[in-house]
Amino acid sequence: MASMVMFCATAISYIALRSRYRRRVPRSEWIQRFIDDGVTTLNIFTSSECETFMSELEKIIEHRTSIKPEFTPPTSLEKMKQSAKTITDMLSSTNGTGGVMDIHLDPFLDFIRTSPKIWFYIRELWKETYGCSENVVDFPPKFNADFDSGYVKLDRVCYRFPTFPSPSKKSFNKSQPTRCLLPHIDTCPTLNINGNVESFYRPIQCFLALTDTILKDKGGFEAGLGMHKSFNIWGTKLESSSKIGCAGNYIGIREKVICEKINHVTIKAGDIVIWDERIPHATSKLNLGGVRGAIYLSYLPDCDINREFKRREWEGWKEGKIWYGETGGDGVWAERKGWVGEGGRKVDYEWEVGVKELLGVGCF
Ligand SMILES: O=C(O)CCC(=O)C(=O)O
Ligand SMILES: [Fe+2]
Repeated sequence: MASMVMFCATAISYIALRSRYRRRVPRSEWIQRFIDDGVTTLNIFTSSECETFMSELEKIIEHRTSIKPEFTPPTSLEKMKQSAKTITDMLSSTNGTGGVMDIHLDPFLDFIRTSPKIWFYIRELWKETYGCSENVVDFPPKFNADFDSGYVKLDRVCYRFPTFPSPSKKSFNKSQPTRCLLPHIDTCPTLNINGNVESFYRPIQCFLALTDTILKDKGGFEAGLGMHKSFNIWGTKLESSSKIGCAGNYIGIREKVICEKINHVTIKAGDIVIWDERIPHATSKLNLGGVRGAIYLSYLPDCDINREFKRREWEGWKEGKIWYGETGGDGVWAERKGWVGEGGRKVDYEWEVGVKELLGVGCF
């Protein structure tokens, strides 16, 4: 068993990747930004690569919904609205909030998730923060995790439609499937502070931006820079004053003093956007312009709780279930979309040899 775990965890040779990517990156600058702000970006894919990635994502959407994603004129506003509604109904268990779509399983997503480049940078950052032997003061290590190896949890994608004007033209239609993600964190403060978690340990969150969100109202990411440093104070207060409290690993933030500190983060297509789990974040209210695309990437350092999570993810997967983090206790293992295939037939998904290790598929 131990050797199987070792095999799974060290499948991609860190040493080989280190010499390949280290010299090309202004390493200290982006890591320092993370240490100071709790948020950083690193541009690692070209805009033409991102155009290809975006069209791959659109192909998946078209394949699953039979709707061709076309959200710019000359497509008529009526047609865009109708397509957005159908795609949302078919693919989003969050009712389109933030453009989050339940697409977890696809060779294209595996290709991105197991990108050696991204995996390399994530581990660099882990090791300079939570995994640093000199103990960077604002990043307390937990769970005896090995930050030199780990896994990637299945996660969703963002395909956020433009904000369509309401018929009155004076405002925007609140019921349309393009609402924002309200301020929140994806960790429960007291559990986190006491060195505990609900289901898995993900100290650093990440997504790959497929489109630019340079300007504020383009549907992009917003964050409260530097707030990881005072998390133990505001996080505890937040939880004790919240009417609803934590829903699994999630807690919404309505406190004005915290919300006011959440601001737009400028992001270019091809950036990996990385933030500490203690940073309050949101998406912008409006998305004026084109579609926003992103791929969420949840990397988990190697530790008991994460191996257990990956084991359950795999067990759930075999039963046609997928983990959704929104409510209580152990999270929700819901019937995964895409499980029922054409003609109601159950379809399975073939994992590519070579991605299984990082995905932890069948390892535990
Ligand atoms: O899409 C975004 O900008 C943020 C998504 C988010 O809140 C998350 O991944 O936890
Ligand atoms: Fe979040």
